[in-house]
Amino acid sequence: MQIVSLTKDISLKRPLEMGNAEQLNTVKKVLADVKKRGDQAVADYSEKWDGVKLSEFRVSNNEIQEALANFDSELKTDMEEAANNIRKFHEMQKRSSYDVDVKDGSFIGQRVSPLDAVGLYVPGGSAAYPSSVLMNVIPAQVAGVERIVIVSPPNEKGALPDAVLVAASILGIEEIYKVGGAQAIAALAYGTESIAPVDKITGPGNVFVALAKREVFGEVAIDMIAGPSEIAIIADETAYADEVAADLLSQAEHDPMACPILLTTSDLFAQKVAVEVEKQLLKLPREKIARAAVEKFGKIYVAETMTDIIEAVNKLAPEHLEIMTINPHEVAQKVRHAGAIFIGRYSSEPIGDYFAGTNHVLPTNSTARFSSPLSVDDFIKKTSIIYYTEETWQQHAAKVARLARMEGLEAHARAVESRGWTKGMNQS
Ligand code: HSO
Ligand code: ZN
Repeated sequence: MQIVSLTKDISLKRPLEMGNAEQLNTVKKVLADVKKRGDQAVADYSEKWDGVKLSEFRVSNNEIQEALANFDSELKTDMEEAANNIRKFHEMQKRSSYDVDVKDGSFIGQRVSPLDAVGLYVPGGSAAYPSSVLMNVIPAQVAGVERIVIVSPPNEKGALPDAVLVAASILGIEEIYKVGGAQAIAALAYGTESIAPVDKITGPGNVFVALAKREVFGEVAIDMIAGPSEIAIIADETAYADEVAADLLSQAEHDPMACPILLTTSDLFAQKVAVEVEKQLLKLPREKIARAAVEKFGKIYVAETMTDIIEAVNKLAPEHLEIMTINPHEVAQKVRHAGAIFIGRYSSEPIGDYFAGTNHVLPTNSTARFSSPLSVDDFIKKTSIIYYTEETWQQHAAKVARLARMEGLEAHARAVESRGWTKGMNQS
């Protein structure tokens, strides 16, 4: 891993893989076709890209029962415990509706309500994470979303991974479709004969899925478009080089474009970590992916002072930040921009990925400057309520009319005044 001295122009931005013109054309074609031909188009594209001809997209109860029967019971209990932790944490994010009394029985208010229907895209292949099922579904459930749908591309036998079905089953999700790619996003956005449309689509996917989500945005809502994983670690010489290296590699193994970086005040510690990373890389099953990330985007920055490091981290706004210094809480207080902060030696990043209860869908590519982890807020919306009694209207109508005329909007002014017409107030 490359060791460099920390400079002001530090950045972790990598190009977001948002596809080329040809891919976008394909996606547009798929979207239009599914809109027009519904299920038949979905089946055709699934056959073409997933290599399976399906007459029924929906996962049957039988398939779910089979997945449960095959599944390791200890693992299932672990998932249940994780799900409970996630639920407990997200319960605290619930918002209440409120009213503000105006006077004379008038009030204005804000009503919070869940979205009616949301769809979660679960990627296939080596990126099929049952943990992401928990992280997307639970906040939606806590928000009170009535209909939660999962879509995911089937393997060549037409099946979904057991772990995904078990995760869904633990949460009581039964509407699962074996459909992936842009055709799945189209089905969720427009609806087909067998898949009713949803209001919001969340979850990561490949380039076609990301492009399709961006195309249907407006017709439906979407979540953030998350980039490859990032981890920044702040460590001083009190940290353990092997532990720091292991944590860097935990995110490097996600993606060849992942970004693992260390910021330290100790030259010697930097060297120790570099050696450890190389040593541990050689023994990793996903060495190839992790090595690509380490070599391309991995870096160890050596700084003069902790203050310089904190300033740099606030500029980076990394997805994950670990702090392993003599005073990690103090350092954490000074960090303003990061998706999630892991404090101290025993809070290794994967604890947040799987178990602690915080959400692992986090802002990447420095967007933690202005965005937040996935939460209950992503599954609710608000409606404003206005109730004026006659007395309140009487008191304020003239002011509203004046404000309207200031903008040259006479019909607005007359609408407010019209309530006085039956009482003999002059019509303009
Ligand atoms: N670290 C990933 C989430 C994840 N890790 C899923 C393991 N499974 C988000 O950046
Ligand atoms: Zn991870």
